[in-house]
Amino acid sequence: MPKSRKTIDPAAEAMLDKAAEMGIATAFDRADQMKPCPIGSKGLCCKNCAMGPCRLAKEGQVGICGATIETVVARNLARAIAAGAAAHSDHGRDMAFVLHGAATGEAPGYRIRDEFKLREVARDLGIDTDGRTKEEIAIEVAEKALAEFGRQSGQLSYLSRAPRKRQEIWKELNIAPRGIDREIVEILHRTVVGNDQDAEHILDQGMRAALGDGWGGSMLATDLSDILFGTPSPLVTQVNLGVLKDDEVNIIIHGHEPTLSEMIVAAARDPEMIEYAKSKGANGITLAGICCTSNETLMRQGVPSAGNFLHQELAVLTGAVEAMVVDVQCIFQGLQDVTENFHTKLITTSPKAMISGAIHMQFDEHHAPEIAREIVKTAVDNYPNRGATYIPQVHENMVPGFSHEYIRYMLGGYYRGSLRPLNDAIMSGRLRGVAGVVGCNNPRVVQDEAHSHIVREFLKNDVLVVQTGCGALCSAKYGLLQGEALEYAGPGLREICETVGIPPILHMGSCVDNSRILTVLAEMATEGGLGDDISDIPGVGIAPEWMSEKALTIGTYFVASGAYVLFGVRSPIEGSEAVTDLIGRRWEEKTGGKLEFEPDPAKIVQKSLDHIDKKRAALGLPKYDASRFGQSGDRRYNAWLRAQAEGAKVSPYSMAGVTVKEA
Ligand code: XCC
Ligand code: SF4
Repeated sequence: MPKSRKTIDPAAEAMLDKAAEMGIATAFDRADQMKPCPIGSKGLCCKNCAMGPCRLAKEGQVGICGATIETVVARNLARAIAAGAAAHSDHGRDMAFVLHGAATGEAPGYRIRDEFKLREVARDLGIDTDGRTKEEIAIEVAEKALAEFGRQSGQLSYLSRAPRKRQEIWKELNIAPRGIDREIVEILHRTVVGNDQDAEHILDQGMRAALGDGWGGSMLATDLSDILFGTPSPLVTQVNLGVLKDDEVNIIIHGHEPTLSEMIVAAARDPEMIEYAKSKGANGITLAGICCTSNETLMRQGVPSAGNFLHQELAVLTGAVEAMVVDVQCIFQGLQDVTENFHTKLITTSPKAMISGAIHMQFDEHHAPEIAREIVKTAVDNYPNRGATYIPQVHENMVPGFSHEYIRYMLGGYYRGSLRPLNDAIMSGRLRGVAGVVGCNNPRVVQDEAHSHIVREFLKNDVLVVQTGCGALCSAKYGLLQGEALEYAGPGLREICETVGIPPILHMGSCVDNSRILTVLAEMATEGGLGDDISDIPGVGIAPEWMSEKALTIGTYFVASGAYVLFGVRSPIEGSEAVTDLIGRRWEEKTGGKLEFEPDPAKIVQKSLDHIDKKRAALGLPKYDASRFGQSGDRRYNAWLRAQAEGAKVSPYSMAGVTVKEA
């Protein structure tokens, strides 16, 4: 059968064949049928008032109000940034409520798991910790966190975590965010008809709101989740549809928030519940995640992942899913139609997200364990209704769990944890640079193709890769989040990874955990040797298959923090050369970072490497030379790699019988 060219994932391929056989439509088919609107896709459609909508399809055209193409394109981008910031930051707010409940005892089932982190966060929020219980501190941390959302003046507390020089740039540009909510509201205000009509001024506010998310709402979401559920450290788990089990109750948790899903993990592991599943004829209960609920639970609990964004409907198509439990964000309404063809129950749980036709079992942190048990029981009760199943036997091992705390620890140990060895490796040229490869799947492009091309090229070129979100799950599916991936790494990168004992790609968490990458960049900049600001670091940020507004927000806060960010797929601002120039050349003048849209993955790689080399040169570092490192001492390992490539399945430590050929 010819490849469909919709995905490079064999599990997805198999499920798409099954969908076609059964006549069930998925997002892949809908993308074929729905051509993107040629005007809207370039940012040229304004529907901000009832004099329009105005479609500015011709050069020089203006709206009824006189708005120019430049203004309309900038307003549309700013509104997308506001929406993305709202989503991630509102998630952070809910974490603060749960932490508060955990500390007061009003949210039974939750507790403070990482007291060390609690104290660290308290310090950064200016809270006194001396002689106080962890509950007392947690209550004040939660209150202070909630106050950050409504702060009317001044600036967010966490901005002080950024390099000093960066903080000054924000102040100078007047984009240091005040309250998280305030900056989002101000974008909506500025973009109503007849208000802010200067593209650069509008998008300055875009940066401000995005920074409020990155260094505010998202960073709080990460920190408070770590306090409540534990700061991640590496563990082994599995990914892809093959993690579902033919003889067990399968429950999928999908969306973004760890609050309910953590309780579902506990309920599904409860021996009584497992006994109950056995009474229904199942051999046990399997829990698997999708999207960022998956990233949250796999990083901390080792819950396997059924896959990334475009796997959601495919998981249901296995016929083996008793319940698809969803919370917020990235949930296809199309799931409802797909589940109707099977026994699968679609269960919505957030007071913020309902789907017509689905069962709604609303989450409430005050009764979380009971609600989670009820949900798991509903799934178990559904097991006898299962019909024929088809689970593709495709899965891979992965090692996620690289919080910035863990990275610091693994590089320097418990007493002298620091990023020094990372900076040194870049300075010596063993590492050419670093890249964050993050973001979604998008059915407008072949699933996972751009992601995996780009990360493999980076590995080959000695670029250390950090990942979050669906991008991380993509690499995991192809076995790249484990030591074996070193076979793709260049000699310098391999040397570093072997010395430290890490895979060449570090999975740092969910999409709100992009804030962990900000923290790493800030620490690299202050550690010394790589300049004194994030914009000096030889690094890039990429979202090869983005689709969500949240991705635009993330990209924007990285740019405003000094990074070069490239997005794949297509440009939502294509309609305006002026705005394209503004977020590229002009933003680079202002922030040292720039945002570009580049659909060709090969060009993304080339531009990234050029940028990394340019930053190396600016720092006066030696020119990257691929042949300089990795030749000493590991002949045995090289021989093993060659044997692997030829199909031999032997461990590098049992190479006695293999002839060591000089490369
Ligand atoms: Fe959603 Fe976070 Fe994108 Fe994946 S990566 S499709 S936003 S789940 Ni955030
Ligand atoms: Fe048209 Fe202006 Fe109204 Fe937009 S705000 S719809 S450009 S009249």
